[in-house]
Amino acid sequence: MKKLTENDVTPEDIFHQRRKIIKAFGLSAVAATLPNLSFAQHTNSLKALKYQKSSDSSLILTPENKVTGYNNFYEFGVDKGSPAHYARNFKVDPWQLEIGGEVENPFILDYNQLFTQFPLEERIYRFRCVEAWSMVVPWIGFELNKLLAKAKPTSKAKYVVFHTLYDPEQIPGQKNHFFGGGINYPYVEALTIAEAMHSLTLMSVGLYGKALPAQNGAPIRLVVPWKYGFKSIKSIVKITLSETRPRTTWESLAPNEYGFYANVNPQVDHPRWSQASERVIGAGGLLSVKRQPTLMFNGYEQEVAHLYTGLDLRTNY
Ligand SMILES: Nc1nc2c(c(=O)[nH]1)N[C@H]1C(S)=C(S)[C@@H](COP(=O)(O)O)O[C@H]1N2
Ligand SMILES: [Mo]
Repeated sequence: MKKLTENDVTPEDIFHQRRKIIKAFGLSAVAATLPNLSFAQHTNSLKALKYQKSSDSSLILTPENKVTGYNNFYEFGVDKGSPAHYARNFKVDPWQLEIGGEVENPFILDYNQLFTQFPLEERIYRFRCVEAWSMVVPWIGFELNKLLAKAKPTSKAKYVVFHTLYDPEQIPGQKNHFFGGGINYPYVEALTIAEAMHSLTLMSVGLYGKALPAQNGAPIRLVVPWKYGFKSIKSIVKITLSETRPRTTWESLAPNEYGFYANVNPQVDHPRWSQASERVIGAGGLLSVKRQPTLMFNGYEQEVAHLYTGLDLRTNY
């Protein structure tokens, strides 16, 4: 994420389109020699979920093979196609998600409870990465506030802190610092308690009707649709309620580039590129790229702006 500019990422789509052309001309032997990890099919064996379907039809969904083939999950490599490849044997069952810290009722959810403890529903959300690309994803999950209600935060709880699994034996980027993009793992993220309680904030266990593929953060990840994608931490094993604000992963790496809030804001540019518009993944023509204007709070301004009244969004980026 750090080294990319929006210009660096656009040719990748064109590369894949070229592969399609090569295939169409029957040159699949040539195509087969090209490195391509993006379209591997890992979704077939994933379990189908029972959930309440969304009735929202206002957004055009990003094709499933893009959602599951174009990923950021640095624990499994820094290229967009690497997570689908290197996470293909990632073991998510058994799993334990532990909720603790400043709560009256700490508890642990095992793998099956992630899918059964709270009723699942589909949420179709815009998803905007800080690298200036976007998708629309039909997530399946439950509101984080339901989990917090069960935990009963104490009056000291001001922040909700999330930790990704740390397991260098099966996570190559944690074993090898270079492979993992130079990040100190585990990946850590956090929200204010008000952000965490918001009804848009989702704990996701699936997408496109099935359990999450490993590369999308199986078995459970956060989705905060009005914030840049790096807040939506994957493969969570621990949620800690805290009185103090922790140092989060990207903020620690480059505080001038990635703030704690990370609210999508077209008026505040990244130091190295504009945030005014975004490349729409999976849209556009054969050799072209579709861009669209980026919306304040990623289009969720009406729902979330009140969380930030009195806060200077230019300095609190
Ligand atoms: N643990 C962990 N969570 C992570 C990341 C990561 O590298 N590690 N990348 C983040 C970034 S930058 C983005 S854009 C989203 C990508 O989610 P997706 O691959 O499901 O689209 O995951 C976020 N969560
Ligand atoms: Mo991102």
